[in-house]
Amino acid sequence: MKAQHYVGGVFRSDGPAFPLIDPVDGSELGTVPEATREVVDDAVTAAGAALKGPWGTMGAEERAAVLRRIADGIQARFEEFVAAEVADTGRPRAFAETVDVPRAAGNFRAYADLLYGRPERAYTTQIPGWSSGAGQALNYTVRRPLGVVAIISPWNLPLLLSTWKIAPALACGNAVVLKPSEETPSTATVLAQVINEAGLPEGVFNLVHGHGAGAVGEFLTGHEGVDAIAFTGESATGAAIMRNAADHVTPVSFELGGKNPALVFADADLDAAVDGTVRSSFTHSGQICLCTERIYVERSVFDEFVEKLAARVKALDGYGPMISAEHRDKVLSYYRLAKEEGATIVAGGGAPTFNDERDGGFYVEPTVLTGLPETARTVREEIFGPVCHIAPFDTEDEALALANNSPYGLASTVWTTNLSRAHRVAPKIETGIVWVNCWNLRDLRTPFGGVKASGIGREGGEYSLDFFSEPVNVCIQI
Ligand code: NAD
Ligand code: 6OD
Repeated sequence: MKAQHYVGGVFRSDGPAFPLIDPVDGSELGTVPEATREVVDDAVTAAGAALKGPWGTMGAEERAAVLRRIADGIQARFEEFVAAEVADTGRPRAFAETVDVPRAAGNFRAYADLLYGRPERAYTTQIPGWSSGAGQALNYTVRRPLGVVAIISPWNLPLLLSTWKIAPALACGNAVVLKPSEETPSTATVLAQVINEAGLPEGVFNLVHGHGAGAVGEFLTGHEGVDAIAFTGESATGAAIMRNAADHVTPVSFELGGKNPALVFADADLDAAVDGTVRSSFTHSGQICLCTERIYVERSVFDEFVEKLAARVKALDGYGPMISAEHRDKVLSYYRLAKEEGATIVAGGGAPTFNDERDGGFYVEPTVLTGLPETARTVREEIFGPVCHIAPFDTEDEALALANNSPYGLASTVWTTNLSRAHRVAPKIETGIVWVNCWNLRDLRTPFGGVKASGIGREGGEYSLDFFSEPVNVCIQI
């Protein structure tokens, strides 16, 4: 797959090329063009112009039909998307086949459905008016698109997370400029081809490749022609984007990092909790923002839980690599730090040896730690790898205090068979999402996002439509 920009309905490859590295064996997969400031200007201009064309007056029914054609186009090129996502990320094929590509098509279908079935919410005030002195007035609300939306996405779920923003942005009638992660440009390029074939008017969707800081990401988020920014990535990057966006007071929607807790109570189905934790901590080698990195287990079942989890983690195989040598080094540096901070390594703790081409790739061992104080950096900082730390607790209040003792607040998991406890605890956890006896069970209509340093705003269903459109009040005096 040759990564290309897509600007104003035209594919182009201008800008200096940088190498795309295969995380499985460290070989070069190809090169990616780095968009210059000029390419970014062209993309933003094309998007602005597209809003004045047929897209600007297209009805909801036609927009929904375009979204469905894009979903069909993804389905028709399923294999190509799978191959591109697997090549860029090194993830197991089954993950791309069952998660990334179906969800990408599902994202477009979900927003086509929502748009089609959406009654325009009109708030009217009629006779008598709000106050008797003001006379009679009819108030109604129209929702209009924000304009040109910059979407900046990360490498961990490249297609899933970019389409999760593109679909509602288009549903609301915006024009989009997407900058995918420099590490994972390929599925975005195939998506641009699908969108091109789906008959979206030229300039409504644009794609620019390249890096973030001091490059495309920064050019885009500081651009005066950009009317809104939807970003998923690290919290520190979100802060940098916010500073950059401040000059033009550009609205932002942020899905950021996490240090997600799980609470395992003694009344839990322990085998289900172990199963669930293997998934929640180690799916995609821990490179999902929702992954659990802090586990708190009620003391009476602590040893049993640790022993069962460690046995399962030691037996994990077929897992994928870290996205890059740099990220592998970061995760391994936390493994070393954990030892320096006094952790007991219950499973893993280093880099595996396979005696095949994967030894040139960016693998780390799935790792389970115990014995660290809550002040340890390993327990406080997001690692974003296949690693969790397990600590005991004695009371429900203590468990809650431990879960909430974090600068982050994205997602949490509670394992208990006590219904009252589940309802008591869930609303008190300071995260945007609380899963009880499950993890990452998704309904695309529910609010998705984080509190504290984990984000600003919510995505999902109507919540995304609310961000990507603006309510305007029209007041008519009678
Ligand atoms: P990252 O912040 O390094 O990069 C994300 C994107 O931002 C990339 O496209 C990058 O090029 C761009 N970027 C970097 N610096 C920029 C700048 N100064 N201005 C504009 N753009 C810039 O994140 P990552 O390493 O790609 O992804 C992993 C992180 O993303 C983790 O922290 C993870 O928790 C988070 N994440 C959060 C969610 C969520 O829904 N909350 C989902 C996935 C990932
Ligand atoms: O499932 C989703 O909608 C979503 N945004 C998942 C994010 C995962 C983070 O890596």
